[in-house]
Amino acid sequence: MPSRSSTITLYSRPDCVHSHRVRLVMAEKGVASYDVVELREEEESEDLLQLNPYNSVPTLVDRDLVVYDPRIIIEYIDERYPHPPLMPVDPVMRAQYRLAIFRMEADLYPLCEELEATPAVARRARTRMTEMLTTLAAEFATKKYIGDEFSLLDCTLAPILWRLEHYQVELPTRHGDKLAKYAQRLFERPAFEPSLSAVEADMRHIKPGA
Ligand SMILES: N[C@@H](CCC(=O)N[C@@H](CS)C(=O)NCC(=O)O)C(=O)O
Repeated sequence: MPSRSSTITLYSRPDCVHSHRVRLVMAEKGVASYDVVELREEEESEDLLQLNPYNSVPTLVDRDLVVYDPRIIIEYIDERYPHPPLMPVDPVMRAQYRLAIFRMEADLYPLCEELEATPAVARRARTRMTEMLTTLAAEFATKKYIGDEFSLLDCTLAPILWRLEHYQVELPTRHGDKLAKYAQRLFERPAFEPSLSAVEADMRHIKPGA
């Protein structure tokens, strides 16, 4: 049942990597009291259809505002809840962060869908994911987060990294250990566990609230 105090409702699917990203940004911003409409597999929502012409999740409703497309949603959350900021101030850096986010969305996120497809498609997606992560892993040789501070870049990569073990994706041979340590740093942040749906918690055998 929607809570009376909350002005925000998030339409989400428990296994959706895009929804996870939005839940993570909400948790990192410390927004605990909002309503989640969790749509099960194949479940359709008449309300969502009315709100979003693409009928896609995640969709966020904040009073009269309806926002869809995960990137637009996380930028909106970052601006609506300014602390802690998850984007740099400098316009050049902002453009660079947006490009890096775009690359992750274009190169990594579609592979998550393929990892759920037929065995042959999933096998190819696993190999491709390892290749893509090889380039990224080199970045973590010396850094704590992707940028100077924890940011929307890390929030975009974290849901992918969380799913690697579940989808039996091998880490890159070169610098794979650095990538694994970076992933662990993200998972150990206080906001990470609260961002998980039950389905996502089960991917790594986490017991919610344990
Ligand atoms: N490009 C999508 C990204 C999000 C996405 O692909 N969401 C999937 C679920 S993970 C979706 O809503 N698919 C249609 C559906 O579930 O009905 C968007 O515009 O929001």
